[in-house]
Amino acid sequence: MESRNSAQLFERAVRVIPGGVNSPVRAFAPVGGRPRFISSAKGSILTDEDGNSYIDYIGSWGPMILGHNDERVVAAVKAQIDRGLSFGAVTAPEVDMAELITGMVPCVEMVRMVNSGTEAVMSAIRAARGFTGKNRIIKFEGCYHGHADALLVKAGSGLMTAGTPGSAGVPEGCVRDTLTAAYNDIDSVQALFEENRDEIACVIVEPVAANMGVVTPEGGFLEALRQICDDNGALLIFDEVITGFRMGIDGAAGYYGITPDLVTYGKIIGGGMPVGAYGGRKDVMECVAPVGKVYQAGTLSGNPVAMRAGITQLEILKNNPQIYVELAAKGERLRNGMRDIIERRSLPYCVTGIASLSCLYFTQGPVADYQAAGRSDTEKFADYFRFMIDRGNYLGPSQFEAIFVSAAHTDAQIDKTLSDMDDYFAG
Ligand code: KE4
Repeated sequence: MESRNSAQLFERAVRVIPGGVNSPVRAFAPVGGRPRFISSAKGSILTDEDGNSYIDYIGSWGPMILGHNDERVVAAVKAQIDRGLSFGAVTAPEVDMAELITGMVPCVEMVRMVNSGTEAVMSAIRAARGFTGKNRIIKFEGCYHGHADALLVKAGSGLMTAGTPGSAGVPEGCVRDTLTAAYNDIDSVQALFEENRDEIACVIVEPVAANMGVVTPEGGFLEALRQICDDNGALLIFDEVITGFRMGIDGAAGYYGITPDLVTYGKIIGGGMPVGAYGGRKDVMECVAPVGKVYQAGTLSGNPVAMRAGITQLEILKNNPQIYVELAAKGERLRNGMRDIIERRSLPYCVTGIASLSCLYFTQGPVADYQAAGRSDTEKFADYFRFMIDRGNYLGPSQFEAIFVSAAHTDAQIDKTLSDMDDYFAG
């Protein structure tokens, strides 16, 4: 049942906000209907403006790994608020956060806080260009790295959802140095290095591509990227805005045993507050102002309230590693249940995923890259989405987003979602 108040809010919103949303993927455009305006959340449950509740499978697109409104995170935010919201000066929480991240992730020797994943990536790219003195970058089709001009090329997430590989308003000059390769196709990377010898500053990759659904790296792919970058004097950047602190305490870099030169973070490190970060090799990070000549700044970077939220969430994850075992088990439960339904009902679909990230693709599969993901039946996905949300399962409103589970999801909730999925395909 559509939320009446959501309908009224959306009619107001579209008059004063482009598309009625502050981020396109929230608009429900590809799945039809109007977005549900969420009024509150707790644990794995969202509640909309009419009191309808949903099992939440986006978790604010990743930050809510512990579940919504974890009391410990909320208490830390409230304590900091009583001391002040923002000072525009150095604060202890920033040092605590930097020491926490560099202590948790061996490849991060230094880190700089920013306010979003987009800022983290654009800054890391600038640091790589400043450090190497080279301009060209390689990204992968279907990977999304935020909305900085140079990265809006064959990107995933909202661009893939809209079926537009790029964006209006991005001058050719801004993307002239952005080269795209195919995910899981190391030959496509090698070819670009041969065509652009000694001109490539970095390769940026989502170590698990979670913006074209969920595409995992095939064996040897990440290792080969590391080797190609070493062979050609280019930096390897892991965009871990989604995977960072989600796949384990040291993210995908630790999970796969690869040492990138730079890593970008967001989402989880903010505990729900606006935060991003980039970090890595000390010699590269010391190119960044005020030490080096790569300029990057931000009024609210390292905001103490956001730091306290993120520090609290990261410390909980660091001190309770069994959370990752539980998250993986929940992800497996969901994936195995979906695969069982596909097999039992002989559906031409496939399920991918790893740890707490999953995707149900409405295509036969296998899905190992952008082209394969793009063959999904997005109309069928939209029909499925509408059925599932009306049954109280809040999935990402796009075939090309991940399904996130949190520490707060119960087996009973996952089984309920699977039962609803089975009902849909029974119909
Ligand atoms: P933000 O600027 O949205 O904080 O982060 C950009 C970003 C960078 N890198 C990766 C791997 C990301 O997934 C993202 C943002 N993720 C999307 C969800 N697929 C954000 C959702 C939205 O755009 O509203």
